[in-house]
Amino acid sequence: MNSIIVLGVILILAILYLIFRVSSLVRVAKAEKEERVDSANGMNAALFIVFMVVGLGGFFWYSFANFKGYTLPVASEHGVHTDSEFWITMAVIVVAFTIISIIMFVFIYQYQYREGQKAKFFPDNHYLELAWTIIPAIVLAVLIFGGLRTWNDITSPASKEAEVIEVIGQQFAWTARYPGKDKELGKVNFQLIDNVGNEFGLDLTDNKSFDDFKSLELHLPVGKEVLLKIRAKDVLHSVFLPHFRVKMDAVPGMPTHFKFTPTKTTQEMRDELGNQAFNYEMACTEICGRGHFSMRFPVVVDTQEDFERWKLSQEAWLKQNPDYLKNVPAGLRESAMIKAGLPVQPGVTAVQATAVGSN
Ligand SMILES: [Cu+2]
Repeated sequence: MNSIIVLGVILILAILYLIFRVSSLVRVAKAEKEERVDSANGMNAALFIVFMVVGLGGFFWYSFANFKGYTLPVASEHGVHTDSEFWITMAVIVVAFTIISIIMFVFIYQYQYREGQKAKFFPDNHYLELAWTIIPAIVLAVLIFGGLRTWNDITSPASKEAEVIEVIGQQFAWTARYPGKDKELGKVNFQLIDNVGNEFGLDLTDNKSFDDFKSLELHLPVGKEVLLKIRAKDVLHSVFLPHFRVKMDAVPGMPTHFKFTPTKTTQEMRDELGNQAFNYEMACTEICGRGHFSMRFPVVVDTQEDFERWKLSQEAWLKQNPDYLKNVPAGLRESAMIKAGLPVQPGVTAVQATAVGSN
Protein backbone atom coordinates (compact mmCIF):
# COMPACT_ATOMS: atom_id res chain seq x y z
CA MET A 1 0.00 0.00 0.00
CA ASN A 2 2.78 2.40 0.98
CA SER A 3 4.69 1.77 -2.21
CA ILE A 4 1.56 2.43 -4.29
CA ILE A 5 1.13 5.82 -2.54
CA VAL A 6 4.81 6.66 -3.13
CA LEU A 7 4.50 5.67 -6.80
CA GLY A 8 1.38 7.80 -7.15
CA VAL A 9 3.10 10.84 -5.65
CA ILE A 10 6.11 10.36 -7.96
CA LEU A 11 3.81 10.09 -10.99
CA ILE A 12 1.90 13.26 -10.07
CA LEU A 13 5.17 15.16 -9.56
CA ALA A 14 6.46 13.90 -12.93
CA ILE A 15 3.26 15.01 -14.68
CA LEU A 16 3.40 18.47 -13.05
CA TYR A 17 7.03 18.82 -14.09
CA LEU A 18 6.23 17.85 -17.69
CA ILE A 19 3.36 20.35 -17.88
CA PHE A 20 5.68 23.07 -16.56
CA ARG A 21 8.40 22.06 -19.01
CA VAL A 22 6.08 21.96 -22.03
CA SER A 23 4.52 25.31 -21.21
CA SER A 24 7.89 27.01 -20.76
CA LEU A 25 9.19 25.52 -24.04
CA VAL A 26 6.06 26.71 -25.83
CA ARG A 27 6.68 30.19 -24.42
CA VAL A 28 10.30 30.16 -25.67
CA ALA A 29 9.28 28.91 -29.11
CA LYS A 30 6.62 31.55 -29.49
CA ALA A 31 8.84 34.40 -28.35
CA GLU A 32 10.89 36.71 -30.56
CA LYS A 33 14.40 35.63 -31.41
CA GLU A 34 16.10 37.80 -28.72
CA GLU A 35 13.94 36.43 -25.94
CA ARG A 36 14.58 32.78 -26.70
CA VAL A 37 16.28 32.12 -23.37
CA ASP A 38 14.71 30.21 -20.53
CA SER A 39 14.09 32.69 -17.73
CA ALA A 40 15.69 30.24 -15.29
CA ASN A 41 19.00 30.19 -17.18
CA GLY A 42 21.01 32.45 -14.86
CA MET A 43 19.40 30.96 -11.79
CA ASN A 44 20.31 27.39 -12.86
CA ALA A 45 23.91 28.45 -13.42
CA ALA A 46 24.07 30.01 -9.96
CA LEU A 47 22.51 26.91 -8.41
CA PHE A 48 25.38 24.82 -9.78
CA ILE A 49 27.81 26.95 -7.78
CA VAL A 50 25.64 26.56 -4.67
CA PHE A 51 25.59 22.80 -5.26
CA MET A 52 29.37 22.74 -5.56
CA VAL A 53 29.96 24.72 -2.37
CA VAL A 54 27.44 22.68 -0.34
CA GLY A 55 28.64 19.35 -1.80
CA LEU A 56 32.37 19.93 -1.39
CA GLY A 57 31.87 21.60 1.97
CA GLY A 58 29.77 18.68 3.18
CA PHE A 59 32.33 16.18 1.90
CA PHE A 60 35.25 17.81 3.74
CA TRP A 61 33.26 18.51 6.87
CA TYR A 62 31.98 14.94 7.13
CA SER A 63 35.38 13.42 6.39
CA PHE A 64 37.20 15.40 9.07
CA ALA A 65 34.45 15.57 11.71
CA ASN A 66 34.00 11.79 11.68
CA PHE A 67 37.62 10.84 11.08
CA LYS A 68 37.85 8.85 14.31
CA GLY A 69 34.70 6.93 13.46
CA TYR A 70 36.13 5.24 10.40
CA THR A 71 39.80 4.88 11.24
CA LEU A 72 40.88 2.04 13.49
CA PRO A 73 44.23 1.88 15.26
CA VAL A 74 46.59 -0.46 13.44
CA ALA A 75 47.98 -3.59 15.12
CA SER A 76 50.14 -5.32 12.51
CA GLU A 77 53.46 -4.70 10.76
CA HIS A 78 52.25 -4.65 7.16
CA GLY A 79 49.15 -2.70 8.28
CA VAL A 80 51.32 0.41 8.68
CA HIS A 81 52.29 0.17 4.98
CA THR A 82 48.74 -0.64 3.87
CA ASP A 83 47.53 2.40 5.80
CA SER A 84 50.10 4.78 4.34
CA GLU A 85 49.34 3.54 0.84
CA PHE A 86 45.65 3.98 1.48
CA TRP A 87 46.14 7.57 2.66
CA ILE A 88 48.50 8.47 -0.21
CA THR A 89 45.92 7.14 -2.69
CA MET A 90 43.19 9.01 -0.83
CA ALA A 91 45.17 12.28 -0.97
CA VAL A 92 45.71 11.94 -4.73
CA ILE A 93 42.04 11.14 -5.29
CA VAL A 94 40.79 13.99 -3.11
CA VAL A 95 43.04 16.55 -4.84
CA ALA A 96 41.90 15.34 -8.29
CA PHE A 97 38.26 15.20 -7.21
CA THR A 98 38.34 18.72 -5.79
CA ILE A 99 40.05 20.25 -8.83
CA ILE A 100 37.73 18.48 -11.28
CA SER A 101 34.60 19.42 -9.32
CA ILE A 102 35.59 23.09 -9.13
CA ILE A 103 36.51 23.31 -12.83
CA MET A 104 33.32 21.53 -13.86
CA PHE A 105 30.93 23.72 -11.88
CA VAL A 106 32.75 27.00 -12.48
CA PHE A 107 32.78 26.32 -16.25
CA ILE A 108 29.05 25.65 -16.18
CA TYR A 109 28.53 29.00 -14.50
CA GLN A 110 31.04 30.91 -16.57
CA TYR A 111 29.86 29.63 -19.95
CA GLN A 112 26.14 29.85 -19.42
CA TYR A 113 24.23 31.35 -22.37
CA ARG A 114 24.88 35.05 -22.75
CA GLU A 115 23.79 37.38 -25.48
CA GLY A 116 26.50 37.66 -28.10
CA GLN A 117 28.88 35.18 -26.44
CA LYS A 118 30.25 32.69 -28.94
CA ALA A 119 31.87 29.33 -28.21
CA LYS A 120 35.55 29.12 -29.11
CA PHE A 121 36.56 26.49 -31.66
CA PHE A 122 39.19 24.41 -29.86
CA PRO A 123 39.62 21.04 -31.61
CA ASP A 124 42.69 19.68 -29.81
CA ASN A 125 45.91 20.50 -28.02
CA HIS A 126 48.80 18.05 -28.06
CA TYR A 127 50.44 19.37 -24.90
CA LEU A 128 47.22 19.09 -22.94
CA GLU A 129 46.64 15.54 -24.20
CA LEU A 130 50.21 14.55 -23.34
CA ALA A 131 49.87 16.07 -19.87
CA TRP A 132 46.65 14.31 -18.95
CA THR A 133 47.94 10.99 -20.26
CA ILE A 134 51.45 10.99 -18.82
CA ILE A 135 50.79 12.48 -15.38
CA PRO A 136 48.02 10.01 -14.42
CA ALA A 137 50.10 7.16 -15.89
CA ILE A 138 53.05 8.02 -13.66
CA VAL A 139 50.92 8.56 -10.56
CA LEU A 140 49.03 5.27 -11.09
CA ALA A 141 52.24 3.34 -11.77
CA VAL A 142 53.77 4.60 -8.51
CA LEU A 143 50.61 3.69 -6.55
CA ILE A 144 50.32 0.26 -8.15
CA PHE A 145 53.96 -0.66 -7.62
CA GLY A 146 53.71 0.35 -3.98
CA GLY A 147 50.62 -1.81 -3.60
CA LEU A 148 52.21 -4.71 -5.42
CA ARG A 149 55.15 -4.67 -3.01
CA THR A 150 52.82 -4.92 -0.01
CA TRP A 151 50.72 -7.58 -1.76
CA ASN A 152 53.83 -9.68 -2.45
CA ASP A 153 54.83 -9.29 1.16
CA ILE A 154 51.55 -10.60 2.56
CA THR A 155 51.13 -13.46 0.08
CA SER A 156 54.74 -14.70 -0.26
CA PRO A 157 55.76 -17.93 1.52
CA ALA A 158 56.03 -17.56 5.28
CA SER A 159 59.25 -18.12 7.18
CA LYS A 160 59.88 -21.47 8.85
CA GLU A 161 59.28 -20.05 12.32
CA ALA A 162 55.87 -18.66 11.37
CA GLU A 163 52.91 -19.76 13.46
CA VAL A 164 50.60 -21.64 11.10
CA ILE A 165 46.89 -21.39 11.85
CA GLU A 166 43.98 -22.47 9.74
CA VAL A 167 40.63 -20.70 9.72
CA ILE A 168 37.64 -22.34 8.13
CA GLY A 169 34.47 -20.56 7.11
CA GLN A 170 31.12 -22.23 6.87
CA GLN A 171 27.50 -21.08 7.02
CA PHE A 172 27.50 -19.50 9.60
CA ALA A 173 30.51 -19.81 11.83
CA TRP A 174 34.29 -19.77 11.86
CA THR A 175 36.50 -22.43 13.36
CA ALA A 176 40.24 -22.41 13.77
CA ARG A 177 42.65 -25.33 13.63
CA TYR A 178 46.09 -25.25 15.23
CA PRO A 179 48.89 -27.66 14.35
CA GLY A 180 49.67 -28.82 17.90
CA LYS A 181 53.15 -29.64 19.18
CA ASP A 182 54.56 -30.81 15.84
CA LYS A 183 53.87 -27.30 14.46
CA GLU A 184 52.53 -28.78 11.23
CA LEU A 185 48.89 -29.03 10.24
CA GLY A 186 47.69 -32.48 9.29
CA LYS A 187 46.30 -33.19 5.86
CA VAL A 188 42.64 -32.61 5.19
CA ASN A 189 40.29 -33.89 2.56
CA PHE A 190 36.85 -32.46 2.04
CA GLN A 191 35.47 -35.93 1.33
CA LEU A 192 36.23 -36.93 4.91
CA ILE A 193 34.04 -34.18 6.37
CA ASP A 194 31.09 -35.68 8.21
CA ASN A 195 28.37 -34.26 10.39
CA VAL A 196 29.25 -36.24 13.50
CA GLY A 197 32.68 -35.01 14.44
CA ASN A 198 35.14 -34.70 11.59
CA GLU A 199 34.24 -31.16 10.70
CA PHE A 200 37.72 -30.42 9.35
CA GLY A 201 37.84 -33.46 7.08
CA LEU A 202 40.99 -34.46 8.98
CA ASP A 203 42.93 -37.22 7.25
CA LEU A 204 43.84 -39.65 10.04
CA THR A 205 46.32 -41.57 7.95
CA ASP A 206 48.63 -38.55 8.24
CA ASN A 207 50.55 -38.56 11.49
CA LYS A 208 50.68 -34.74 11.53
CA SER A 209 46.94 -34.58 12.18
CA PHE A 210 46.94 -36.45 15.52
CA ASP A 211 47.82 -33.43 17.65
CA ASP A 212 45.88 -30.79 15.68
CA PHE A 213 43.38 -29.00 17.85
CA LYS A 214 40.27 -26.96 17.26
CA SER A 215 39.63 -23.55 18.75
CA LEU A 216 36.60 -21.31 18.83
CA GLU A 217 38.80 -18.30 19.43
CA LEU A 218 41.62 -17.06 17.26
CA HIS A 219 44.70 -16.78 19.48
CA LEU A 220 47.66 -14.97 17.98
CA PRO A 221 51.17 -14.35 19.37
CA VAL A 222 52.42 -10.77 19.42
CA GLY A 223 55.58 -9.95 17.46
CA LYS A 224 55.62 -13.26 15.63
CA GLU A 225 54.82 -14.01 12.02
CA VAL A 226 51.45 -15.71 11.58
CA LEU A 227 50.48 -17.62 8.46
CA LEU A 228 46.71 -17.79 8.21
CA LYS A 229 45.58 -20.60 5.98
CA ILE A 230 42.05 -19.99 4.87
CA ARG A 231 39.42 -22.27 3.42
CA ALA A 232 35.65 -22.49 3.14
CA LYS A 233 33.36 -25.48 3.34
CA ASP A 234 30.30 -24.28 1.47
CA VAL A 235 30.12 -20.82 -0.11
CA LEU A 236 32.40 -17.80 -0.37
CA HIS A 237 33.29 -16.23 2.95
CA SER A 238 35.91 -13.63 3.70
CA VAL A 239 38.31 -13.26 6.59
CA PHE A 240 38.40 -9.71 7.90
CA LEU A 241 40.61 -8.70 10.80
CA PRO A 242 40.21 -4.91 10.67
CA HIS A 243 42.83 -3.98 13.29
CA PHE A 244 45.44 -6.11 11.52
CA ARG A 245 44.44 -4.84 8.05
CA VAL A 246 43.89 -8.45 7.03
CA LYS A 247 41.24 -9.24 4.45
CA MET A 248 41.21 -12.37 2.33
CA ASP A 249 38.44 -14.37 0.74
CA ALA A 250 37.71 -17.90 1.90
CA VAL A 251 36.92 -19.83 -1.26
CA PRO A 252 35.54 -23.37 -1.34
CA GLY A 253 37.94 -25.61 -3.22
CA MET A 254 40.69 -23.00 -3.40
CA PRO A 255 42.68 -22.47 -0.19
CA THR A 256 44.04 -18.94 0.31
CA HIS A 257 46.48 -17.54 2.82
CA PHE A 258 47.62 -14.32 4.42
CA LYS A 259 50.86 -13.64 6.28
CA PHE A 260 51.09 -10.98 8.96
CA THR A 261 52.69 -10.08 12.27
CA PRO A 262 50.54 -8.73 15.12
CA THR A 263 52.22 -5.87 16.96
CA LYS A 264 49.92 -5.19 19.92
CA THR A 265 48.49 -7.61 22.46
CA THR A 266 44.84 -7.35 23.41
CA GLN A 267 45.90 -5.73 26.70
CA GLU A 268 48.13 -3.18 24.94
CA MET A 269 45.26 -2.23 22.64
CA ARG A 270 42.92 -1.92 25.62
CA ASP A 271 45.36 0.48 27.27
CA GLU A 272 45.84 2.44 24.04
CA LEU A 273 42.09 2.86 23.59
CA GLY A 274 41.45 3.43 27.29
CA ASN A 275 38.78 0.76 27.09
CA GLN A 276 39.32 -2.31 29.24
CA ALA A 277 36.34 -4.06 27.66
CA PHE A 278 37.90 -3.98 24.17
CA ASN A 279 38.41 -7.22 22.26
CA TYR A 280 39.76 -7.81 18.78
CA GLU A 281 37.41 -9.62 16.49
CA MET A 282 37.23 -11.22 13.12
CA ALA A 283 34.25 -10.83 10.81
CA CYS A 284 33.03 -12.32 7.57
CA THR A 285 32.93 -9.67 4.84
CA GLU A 286 31.30 -11.71 2.14
CA ILE A 287 27.50 -11.69 2.20
CA CYS A 288 27.28 -15.45 2.53
CA GLY A 289 23.64 -16.02 3.47
CA ARG A 290 21.04 -15.01 5.98
CA GLY A 291 23.22 -15.77 9.01
CA HIS A 292 26.17 -13.77 7.65
CA PHE A 293 25.98 -11.21 10.45
CA SER A 294 26.59 -13.87 13.08
CA MET A 295 30.00 -14.86 11.71
CA ARG A 296 31.85 -13.01 14.40
CA PHE A 297 34.94 -14.68 15.78
CA PRO A 298 36.74 -13.58 18.94
CA VAL A 299 40.44 -12.79 18.52
CA VAL A 300 42.98 -12.71 21.35
CA VAL A 301 46.54 -11.47 20.90
CA ASP A 302 48.74 -12.89 23.65
CA THR A 303 52.32 -12.36 24.63
CA GLN A 304 54.43 -15.17 23.21
CA GLU A 305 54.65 -16.90 26.62
CA ASP A 306 50.89 -16.73 27.16
CA PHE A 307 50.34 -17.98 23.64
CA GLU A 308 52.56 -21.04 24.21
CA ARG A 309 50.82 -21.68 27.53
CA TRP A 310 47.40 -21.43 25.90
CA LYS A 311 48.41 -23.90 23.17
CA LEU A 312 49.62 -26.41 25.78
CA SER A 313 46.29 -26.13 27.58
CA GLN A 314 44.33 -27.20 24.50
CA GLU A 315 43.20 -30.76 23.87
CA ALA A 316 43.94 -32.46 20.59
CA TRP A 317 40.93 -32.96 18.32
CA LEU A 318 41.58 -36.72 18.36
CA LYS A 319 41.51 -36.75 22.14
CA GLN A 320 38.08 -35.11 22.06
CA ASN A 321 36.89 -37.48 19.33
CA PRO A 322 38.52 -40.82 20.29
CA ASP A 323 35.99 -42.77 18.20
CA TYR A 324 37.98 -41.70 15.16
CA LEU A 325 40.97 -43.77 16.32
CA LYS A 326 39.43 -46.56 14.28
CA ASN A 327 40.27 -44.57 11.14
CA VAL A 328 43.94 -44.46 12.11
CA PRO A 329 45.98 -47.19 10.41
CA ALA A 330 46.80 -49.92 12.96
CA GLY A 331 50.52 -49.28 12.76
CA LEU A 332 50.11 -45.62 13.68
CA ARG A 333 47.57 -46.03 16.47
CA GLU A 334 49.93 -46.04 19.39
CA SER A 335 51.84 -42.99 18.22
CA ALA A 336 48.51 -41.33 17.42
CA MET A 337 47.37 -41.88 21.00
CA ILE A 338 50.63 -40.54 22.37
CA LYS A 339 50.51 -37.47 20.13
CA ALA A 340 46.86 -36.83 20.93
CA GLY A 341 47.49 -37.19 24.64
CA LEU A 342 45.27 -40.26 25.04
CA PRO A 343 46.29 -42.66 27.82
CA VAL A 344 48.08 -45.69 26.46
CA GLN A 345 48.05 -48.58 28.93
CA PRO A 346 50.60 -51.30 28.49
CA GLY A 347 49.03 -54.46 27.14
CA VAL A 348 45.85 -52.73 25.99
CA THR A 349 45.57 -52.15 22.27
CA ALA A 350 44.46 -48.81 20.99
CA VAL A 351 41.06 -50.04 19.85
CA GLN A 352 40.30 -51.50 23.27
CA ALA A 353 41.43 -48.26 24.85
CA THR A 354 38.99 -46.39 22.66
CA ALA A 355 36.18 -48.66 23.71
CA VAL A 356 37.06 -48.04 27.35
CA GLY A 357 37.39 -44.33 26.71
CA SER A 358 34.06 -44.00 24.98
CA ASN A 359 32.21 -45.97 27.63
CU1 LIG B 1 30.43 -15.80 5.81
